[in-house]
Amino acid sequence: MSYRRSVVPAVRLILASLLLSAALVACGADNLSTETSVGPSRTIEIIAAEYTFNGDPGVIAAGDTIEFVVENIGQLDHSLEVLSTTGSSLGATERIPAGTSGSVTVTFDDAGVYRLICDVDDHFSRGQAGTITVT
Ligand SMILES: [Cu+2]
Repeated sequence: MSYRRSVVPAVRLILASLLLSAALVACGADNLSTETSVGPSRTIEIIAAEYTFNGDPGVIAAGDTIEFVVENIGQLDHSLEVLSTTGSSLGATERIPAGTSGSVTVTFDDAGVYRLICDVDDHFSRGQAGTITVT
């Protein structure tokens, strides 16, 4: 009876530490692959002002990872946020002060129409938005 009581907690402890090790290995492998294999395949320059985005995205294929470099030539702060085909955020620049630049890197997994918006104040409702079609 006393033998059985002492063995069971020990087995549980070993199982718990094995699970923890597996979790740590999984995290490590994930971080490694993110750092080594993902990088922007291309840079697209976007000019932001009141209340517009200008730039030529060219052809983007599903699976492409794009770095958007946004130059703010306006008088107000701006930003650039990329929305998926279903409207969820895929990434955004920091708020970009007038006269400076910011960047955001996004992977376009699926073909479809993605939106670019400025999420500063009411800029989106003032029409600061655009679309990108991924083929
Ligand atoms: Cu703006």
